[in-house]
Amino acid sequence: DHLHPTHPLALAPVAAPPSTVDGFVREFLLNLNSGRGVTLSNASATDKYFALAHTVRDYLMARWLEDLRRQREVQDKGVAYLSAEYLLGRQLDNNLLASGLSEIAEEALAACGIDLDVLRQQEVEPGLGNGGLGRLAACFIDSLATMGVPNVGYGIRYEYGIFRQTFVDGQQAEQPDAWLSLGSPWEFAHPEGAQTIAFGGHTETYDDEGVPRSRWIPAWNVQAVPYNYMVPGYQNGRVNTLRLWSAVATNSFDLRVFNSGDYEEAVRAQTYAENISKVLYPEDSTPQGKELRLQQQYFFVAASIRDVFDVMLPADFELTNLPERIIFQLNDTHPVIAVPEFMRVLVDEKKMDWDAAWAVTQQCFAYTCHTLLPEALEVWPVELLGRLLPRHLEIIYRINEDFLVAVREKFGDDEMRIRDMSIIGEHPVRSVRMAYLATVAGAKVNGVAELHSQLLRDKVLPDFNEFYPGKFINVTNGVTPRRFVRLSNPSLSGLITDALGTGWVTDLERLRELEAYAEDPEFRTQFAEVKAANKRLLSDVLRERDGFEVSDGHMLDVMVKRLHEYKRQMLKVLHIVTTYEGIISGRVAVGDVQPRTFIFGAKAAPGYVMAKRIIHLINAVGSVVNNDPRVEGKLKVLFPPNYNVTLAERVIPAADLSEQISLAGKEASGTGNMKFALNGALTIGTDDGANVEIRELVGDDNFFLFGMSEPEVESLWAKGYKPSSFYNADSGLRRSLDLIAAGAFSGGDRSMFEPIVSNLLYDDRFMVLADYSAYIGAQAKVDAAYADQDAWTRSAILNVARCGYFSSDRSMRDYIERIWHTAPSF
Ligand code: B1N
Repeated sequence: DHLHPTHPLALAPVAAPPSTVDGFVREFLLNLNSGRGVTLSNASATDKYFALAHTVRDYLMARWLEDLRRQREVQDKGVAYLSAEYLLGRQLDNNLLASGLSEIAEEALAACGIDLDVLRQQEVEPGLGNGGLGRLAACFIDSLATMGVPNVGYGIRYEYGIFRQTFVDGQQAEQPDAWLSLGSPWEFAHPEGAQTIAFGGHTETYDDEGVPRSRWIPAWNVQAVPYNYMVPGYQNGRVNTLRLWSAVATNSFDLRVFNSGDYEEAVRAQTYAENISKVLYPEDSTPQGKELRLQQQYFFVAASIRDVFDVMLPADFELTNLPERIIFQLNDTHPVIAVPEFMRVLVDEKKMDWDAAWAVTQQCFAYTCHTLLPEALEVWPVELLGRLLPRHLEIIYRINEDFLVAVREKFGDDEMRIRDMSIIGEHPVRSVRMAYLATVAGAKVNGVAELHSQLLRDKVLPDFNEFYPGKFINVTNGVTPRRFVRLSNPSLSGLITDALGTGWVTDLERLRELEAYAEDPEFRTQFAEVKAANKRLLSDVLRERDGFEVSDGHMLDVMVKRLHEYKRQMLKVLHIVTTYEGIISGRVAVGDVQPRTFIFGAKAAPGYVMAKRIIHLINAVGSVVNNDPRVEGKLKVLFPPNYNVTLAERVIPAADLSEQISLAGKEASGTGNMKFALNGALTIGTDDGANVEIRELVGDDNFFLFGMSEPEVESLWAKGYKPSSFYNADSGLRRSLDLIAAGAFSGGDRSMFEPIVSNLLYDDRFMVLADYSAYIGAQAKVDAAYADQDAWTRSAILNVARCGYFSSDRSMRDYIERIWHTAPSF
């Protein structure tokens, strides 16, 4: 009666515990006892949080194991999403919601004398991303699980995620994010499934029974240990997998050094290997080109590709059929080294003929570009790449040679064009242009909003667009309504569900039905009450977290996103200073200004000096404004440090006004803009990124558009932009900049913010001064509109009703139809 491996009970997962309060209590106590080694009476909050998380896992486990088994059995086409970042946010609530256990858990814990909310606060969010790009990846895998599409998300298990931000005298200081210090209850380590990932060394050619071949003789290697995370779909019994790799030194790595007796060198070498997954690079949009970053990139994509070949595919799989089985989606250029790695595996290891391998590769990859900033397009010096990955450099050269032959065939011997299109750039040093490599290899290249995709075709990669007609497409970004409406805004969700039923959570276009409710005064009152309640919740959080007081009756004007000059936090600062100066000088009647609280959230890359200065200035302006009795009760500036997903979930539902004020043509899409609109904030924004589509959907009456359009920006540049002429022409701008320059926010110190002021006056790459007066004008319209609360609420409802398009479920459907050609399974 043994449970032989083929016994039905051994094949099938053990059933989940009963979905009842009693069943939950029992499982929870079991986890406290046998998982934590404590009883309820002496359990710490950490113990209880871990036991709760394990209990939720227990409910999801049977489905996960079953899905994994079926995926191996069915072998239908799956998406391997390759992303260096996943900005997941807290897992507990999401997983409770997905498994339909929220109420049961709350009751069960109450029966044990525990407040679920206290346990929620115990979770340290996994901040394994910088901003929009990483959060997008997290939204996408949520949607794929919810839609039942086979998918594995591959990435890096950074030991330290995005740094924790504090302010010291108003200036940003960074602390390491030791998110794993207590362990994570959500991960499943599989050290036995480690892959060996090699680096360095040299290549050689050899005779393989008459066929000349190349091979790579690497110099060193590390182990990539997979950690699996459940990605549960929303109440559909589906659980997909996120697989993050962690670097561990191999024995072989340091054995020789150990044997030579140099113990310290051996230990140092071990540290070197384990550095690979140590820390997330904190640059958003401006990667630094560091060797360790390339090591990270190769490390995780090589492990992921090996995983697909060794674990997902059966041993006898016919490789020419790969495009029917797998598509690798490249989340920006960060994983693009996967292309030569895939070719290396096919050609060197699987002994496939080059042309056949290249044909397969071109169908198995697709590339998403997330930027327009030239400095954000990754390039790797040939010297560095060749030293770290010599065989890959050879492969890239070969791809480029064949590509340029084809370019000559199509365009003739246009040497300028050949140089421009080459995957290898020559200046300032010979380098591999990763975006070009991705474009040549990818079946499709997509931008992330209509305007962005158009600019990619017309401005960034026009030669490639001409060479590859039909390759460039758009897929507008989206956000998951589970986390960013249902979980983060339960009051609004309740109101929507009362009106429409529950279906909207997985079919967000159904929000359209709210349009009619916008005309219902009763509904408007309820909607306004929801907003007010969310403001009180935010107020509680900010009091507890930062000691801030949020005044009742203020408009909440919110700008939360990474600090970057192109996003133009400085425009916001100038608006605050202008309003402040107007009131204290008596030029503006206090009564004409709507009471406002300005909320900022922003991290600056630690090496980005100008961004850090701007953070300092925001805090400095805040401390003057907040302590000036002349504007008391009128203006307030709050800058809670360490903006992250957890704080976003509190701030966004409370916001009245969403600031989306980048210079037109610079923000690829933005996704915060979508989250705000879906939570009933009105946008003040430029015609940039997905703002364009938001405005088209919500209508001009429900959106505060201002500023130059992208073509206007271009033509002003072409004419020769002189910021000082805007300074001279606008007295409000002059007074505001002069006030900053005079030291009004730096205790009379004129040098402190001088670099910001002179940068705006003499350089101003992002045309802050050119858009200043339009922005101030639009803010006056905001003030006027906010004075009519009922009309404002109606607009807010229409924003919610008309933004269902921005569900990441829709984005995923677009990827599926236009790029992946996959289907939901079981
Ligand atoms: O990707 C988001 C977009 O909504 C944003 O507009 C865009 O700025 C953002 C290097 C990036 N683009 N590039 C990055 C992040 C980290 C890094 O090391 C670049 N992030 C974006 C989602 O499409």
